[in-house]
Amino acid sequence: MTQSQAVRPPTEPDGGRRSHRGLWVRAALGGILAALAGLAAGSVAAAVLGSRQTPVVAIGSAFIDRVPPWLKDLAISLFGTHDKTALRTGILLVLLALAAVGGILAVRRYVAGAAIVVVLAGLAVLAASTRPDAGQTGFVPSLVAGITALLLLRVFANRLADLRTDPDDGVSRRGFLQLSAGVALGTVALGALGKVVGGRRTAVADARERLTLPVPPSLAPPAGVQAPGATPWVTPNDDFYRIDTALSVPLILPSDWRLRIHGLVQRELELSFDDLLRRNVLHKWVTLTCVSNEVGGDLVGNALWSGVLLKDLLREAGPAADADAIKSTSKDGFTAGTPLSTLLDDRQAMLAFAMNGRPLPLEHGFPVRIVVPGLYGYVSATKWLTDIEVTRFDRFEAYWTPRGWSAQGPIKLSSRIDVPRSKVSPGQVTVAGVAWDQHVGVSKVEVRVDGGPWQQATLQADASIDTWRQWHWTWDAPRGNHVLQVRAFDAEGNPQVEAQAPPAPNGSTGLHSVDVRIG
Ligand SMILES: Nc1nc2c(c(=O)[nH]1)N[C@H]1C(S)=C(S)[C@@H](COP(=O)(O)O)O[C@H]1N2
Ligand SMILES: [Mo]
Repeated sequence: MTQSQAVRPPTEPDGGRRSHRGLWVRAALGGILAALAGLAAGSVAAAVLGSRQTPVVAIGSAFIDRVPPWLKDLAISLFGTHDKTALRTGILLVLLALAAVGGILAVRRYVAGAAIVVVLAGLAVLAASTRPDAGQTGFVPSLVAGITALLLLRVFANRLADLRTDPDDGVSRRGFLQLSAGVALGTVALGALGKVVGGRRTAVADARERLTLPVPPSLAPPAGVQAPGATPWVTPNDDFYRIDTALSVPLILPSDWRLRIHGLVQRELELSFDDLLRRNVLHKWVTLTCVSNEVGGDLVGNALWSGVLLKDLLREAGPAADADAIKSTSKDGFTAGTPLSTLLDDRQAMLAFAMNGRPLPLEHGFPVRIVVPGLYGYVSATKWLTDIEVTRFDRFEAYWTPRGWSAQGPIKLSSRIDVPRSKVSPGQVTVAGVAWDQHVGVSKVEVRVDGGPWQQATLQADASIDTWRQWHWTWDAPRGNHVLQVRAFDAEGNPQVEAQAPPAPNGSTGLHSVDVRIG
């Protein structure tokens, strides 16, 4: 085909007009190819990030949120259960039509064509970043798509610039053809890559759905733990804070999962997921906390974890007398160093495979993670766990230690005001929140207004010393601007540290204050 183009006579029979039409067709094709390549690149980015927010999905979701009900009904009556496919196809066709226009404009003036791409990609980025389910990186695929399309649009426009001056220039025509073929091939390759990467996530997500795990006796919180108006005592899996260094979520099929326990042990162990399920299963409420939590922050969550006792497994392996730590490793290479003593004492540290009665969500470490009551996540809560080495702290450094964080990280006593947080009406106001000191326990919480005397808050029931504890206090609130402050006391009566300290190197301290306006 390339050859037949090359040998064509330099001038077409009916002259310039047809040649110019050829130019615009090529320009439109360039715009479409640039857009398709962008979408393919976006789909790879989405697959790598484990996000569903491809540009088309982002725009489609934003569209669904905004369509009037009659149009939704019409679409459903026209397309039935294929309404989503119809919407996707519709969005794709509109995008490609606009991309064709962009391609044509770009040959005349690049910025005009580029403006169309920028607006479309901008809409997708905006749509993705305002979705409640998109996560923090939901906008990235649309951004990648936009940048790819912009660059290729430039390349196509440059190629076609020569044809603008001489529409019958065979060399330029052939160049355009080669470029188009290259971009098309690249797009197909990217699309296939996106499918492979995305397909793996789907396979793992399906395997997760199919799992049947030992069911906890109850998912309901223990009686009396919930304070009026405070944060839910149980953090739903979807609302649970997520912290990790994994750019893309490690994907492990339960059937592939193996855990090796080795190092300073008498007997090495290797466990499969089924081995784990055959053991005694424990269900336990534990509040996790991130060392990066600022005073008053929300990097803390409480869930019912199901799994097996680490103590039993470690006893079976038989740690050497001089061992004082485990180094746990994740599929993605993250490591945590945990004192052996906290895994062997009575706090019931576990290998968890379920969270609030569901298999661990992929983002929270599926299929197996560690949960150790009383320790910050960075020194204990390894997700996507694959390896446990029994060792000594003087023989290794875990992931965060050379990065300026302490090797040991017991959770610090802390308290937080959840309500009120801004403006309320005068009168009886419920002040409520949470306090935590995992594996020590909270014995008292006090509140004060505008630096006045400390007043004792009512504590809710305590599920265990390993969970947060809620509190509330009724305030006869006068009009004006006020500052509320909270402090907690641990089980031994020690008050919270009042001096402000940042999270690094081993957890923030200081009292949580909230400015409220009563009026
Ligand atoms: N594999 C892996 N596990 C990890 C981390 C990580 O970066 N990678 N971060 C840890 C930190 S710092 C915290 S606070 C907890 C958070 O667990 P979550 O995301 O389930 O809330 O996971 C821990 N486990
Ligand atoms: Mo953390």
